[in-house]
Amino acid sequence: MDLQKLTAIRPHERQIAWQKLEFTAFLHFGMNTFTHREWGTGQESPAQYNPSRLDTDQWCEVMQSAGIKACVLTAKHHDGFCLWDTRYTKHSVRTSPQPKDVVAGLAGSCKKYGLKLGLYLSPWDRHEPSYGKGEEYNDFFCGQLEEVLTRYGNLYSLWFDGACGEGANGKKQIYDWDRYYALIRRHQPSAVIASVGPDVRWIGNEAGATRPSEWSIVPAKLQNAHKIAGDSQQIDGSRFREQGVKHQDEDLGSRQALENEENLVWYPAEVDVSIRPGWFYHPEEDDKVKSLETLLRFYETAIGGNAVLLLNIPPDTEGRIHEQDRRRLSELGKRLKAIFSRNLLDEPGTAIFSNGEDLTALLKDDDSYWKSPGEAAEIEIILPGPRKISHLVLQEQIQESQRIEAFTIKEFEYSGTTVGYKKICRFEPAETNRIRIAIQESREFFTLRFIGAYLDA
Ligand code: FUL
Repeated sequence: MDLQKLTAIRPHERQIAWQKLEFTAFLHFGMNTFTHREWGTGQESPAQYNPSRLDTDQWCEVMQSAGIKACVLTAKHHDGFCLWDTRYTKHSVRTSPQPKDVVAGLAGSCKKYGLKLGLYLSPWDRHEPSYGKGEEYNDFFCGQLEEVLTRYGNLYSLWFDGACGEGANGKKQIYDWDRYYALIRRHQPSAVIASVGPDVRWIGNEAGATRPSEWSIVPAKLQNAHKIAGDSQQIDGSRFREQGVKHQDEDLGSRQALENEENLVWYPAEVDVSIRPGWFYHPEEDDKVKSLETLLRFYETAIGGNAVLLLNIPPDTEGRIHEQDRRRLSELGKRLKAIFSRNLLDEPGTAIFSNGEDLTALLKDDDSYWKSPGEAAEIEIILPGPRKISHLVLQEQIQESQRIEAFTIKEFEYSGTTVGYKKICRFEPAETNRIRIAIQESREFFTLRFIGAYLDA
């Protein structure tokens, strides 16, 4: 196996910036919020869209309380209704009882609260008459895309959905993806293009499941996997939303999986999952907001599993985040702070060594990292005294590629595989005065930029 071929694959600046956001939110809001559907028909009337107390500042306050750093709003879902003041169709907020441009409102709120903004624009459009007419629709879609790319300041992500429920007898539309992507690169070169896009890979399910070994170096063919409208998700329902990572898709990046792959790319994973059963707000789901423990597990397994978490929080019919979700997210923020704001290794008297070399300063400084001399190495952490620990966090310097393939933490009888941008190892809290991390396999050598130890009291 030519390991240099694998480790030559490195992330782009925009992918690094995106990965560092770690915890992000999806905001599914629009016509479906008012018709209580998941997929609209496109036949709705703008008169049905009527949020009584729309408040995008409140959305941002709620996100901030949870520690969320960015959000992606459904500017247009499959029903074609637009949340911004577009000149390409009358099917938008402008002709509704509440004509406020929601994208503009949210862009302003995000700026105020220091959050990044991304937009979801569904290529599948059940309202637009030109849909299915080839270039005519692509012109329409590019026109809309250009509006959102040029009016609302810097966007961090453009999120394209692969769903298209037209079926065998429905309208056939060939999307001009290359044209869409070129437009985005021209106007927003630092934004990632996600899901049906070249920069960010859909994890493959909507249940919050992450692979045990999540690689960011994968076959290039995966970038095209969801591009064909007729091959994509055909119906939406709880079965689709609850299905986990499919078995045949479990290994995307091991040495064996890449053995015969000619073209490889840096294509990191994003986990999109909803805080409620549905993507949109439905009043009958007010008592089905996911538990604090479930959300904490999503956080640990997604962000701590070399992925970005895109947690969906659907604003309600008032145009606010419902009290149930608001409370849960504030609890989550408090819990995350209680665990992760106190790195036990920051305590004076702590030392980190590998084979006699003192790594303490290297791993504490945000800009530096350690390069192992060979493919395996043991790291020993000496604590100032016995300390109770429940979480250990490891980070590779992904600018040097992703390399770690197998490791163990002796004191906690923990064994893991990939690390990548971040690995959160969680175990039964136990007391110890030293921690030995053995990296047993890596691709030529490995890097470590950070180690942290925490207690979930
Ligand atoms: C799916 C869509 O069909 C859902 O409505 C939702 O937007 C989800 C994020 O992607 O494919």
